[in-house]
Amino acid sequence: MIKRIFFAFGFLLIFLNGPALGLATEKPNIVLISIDDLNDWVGCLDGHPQARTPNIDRLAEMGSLFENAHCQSPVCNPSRASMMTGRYPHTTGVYFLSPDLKKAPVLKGVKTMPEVFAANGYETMATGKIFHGGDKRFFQRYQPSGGFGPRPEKKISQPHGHPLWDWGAFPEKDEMMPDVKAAKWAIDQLRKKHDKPFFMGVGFYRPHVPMYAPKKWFDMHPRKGIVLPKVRDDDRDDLSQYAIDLTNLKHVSPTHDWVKKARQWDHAVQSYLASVTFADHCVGMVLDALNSSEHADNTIVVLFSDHGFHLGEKQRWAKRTLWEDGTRVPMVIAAPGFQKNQRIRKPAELLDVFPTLLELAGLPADSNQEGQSLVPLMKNPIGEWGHPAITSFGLGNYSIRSERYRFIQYLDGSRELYDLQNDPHEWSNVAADPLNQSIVEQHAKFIPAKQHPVLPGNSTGHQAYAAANANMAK
Ligand SMILES: [Ca+2]
Ligand SMILES: [Ca+2]
Repeated sequence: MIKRIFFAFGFLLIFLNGPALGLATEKPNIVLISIDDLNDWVGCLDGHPQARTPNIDRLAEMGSLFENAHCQSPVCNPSRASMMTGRYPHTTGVYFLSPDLKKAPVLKGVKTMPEVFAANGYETMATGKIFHGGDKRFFQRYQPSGGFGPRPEKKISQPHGHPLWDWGAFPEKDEMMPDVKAAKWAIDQLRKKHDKPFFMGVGFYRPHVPMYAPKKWFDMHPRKGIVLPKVRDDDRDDLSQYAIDLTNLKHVSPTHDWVKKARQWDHAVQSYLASVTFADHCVGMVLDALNSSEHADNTIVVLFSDHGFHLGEKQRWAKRTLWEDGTRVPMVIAAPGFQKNQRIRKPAELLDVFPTLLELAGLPADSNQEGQSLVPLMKNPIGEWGHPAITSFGLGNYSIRSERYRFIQYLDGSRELYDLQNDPHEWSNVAADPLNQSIVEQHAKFIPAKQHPVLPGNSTGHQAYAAANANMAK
């Protein structure tokens, strides 16, 4: 009798611990797909009417699409460092493109996401860009894919600025693109037998500049008839000087004025859309291989981008802003056993991926991590959720994104509030409206009380931040 009760209890434990992921002892595999600089110009996110991403859309149908997901920093290095360690930039001091996360004293001894999975019996491997440089340090096996890829002898569309800042149809064949090499490497791994559960990172470089892709991807987005983002000429009139300085200065990208005068706006938008559709094709290669493999029923797929990207909105290009175009990212989590085709509107953060994966894999939570597991939302998308998405760009500059609003406070104390329900382009800063004061206060209370100083480094972010602060001090 006792034996039978024991047996039943044991069975119940297995059942409770391993929700539809098979037995508790059988850990799920994880495929983490990163797309560099992809904003919300994705079919299922509706960010641009001509975005074509059938494969990301298909992945969203396989799982949960977080429609209101945001990066913790609108720059590659701090965004990825934050996500892969589960700590905010304001906790580590890694706010900008430098320094490397290993230089942060707070992160001494802290294991990154793949290192934690390796310590729990996983085989870890990656290709392309998962971290911002030095991926080899964090995975048991790493295959470089070739970075930003081949370049033409001469820039195609704009002669100025940073060497990476260019766009146009190039090179001739898909096979010449590093992202295709990355996808093929991932496919090879998925076709293999693995003795242990695996954690595989697949990091694609497009649509990051240079916005080059073979011509066939451009032909899917004919330049004639390209829809330009909606931009209001007076949009910046309700910003503080500090906000203008922080998002304007020392920028590597061409200015919006140059892009318009050179009649390159439609071409750059076309190039971004083509690069996105190309990257989506690479995602599709990996999904096809996974779905036809023996790992299909026991693999969690996470897809994310590290931050957004402006293509003229607010008279601005590239990243490094606290507005919706800078912070909103595609984020999909498809896990076996969960409801498919869910759209979740509650704010989510890239920082939440780490604790979510720990819970999905049945590994212990780490109370030092600052994100929230999203599993409760995957079980009940409209459940209680008290966490806004927090993004910073240098100490003192914060965006707080709730389900409906975006609140921004800069180091000089200037504030912005946008009601995205009525103002999806964030054109009207309504922070000063007396009727909105309680909304402002509700959001302002999420600005972190404790903020780590900016760790020194030399980057465009450091320069813009220093210039804005110097101007404020005058
Ligand atoms: Ca990036
Ligand atoms: Ca405005």
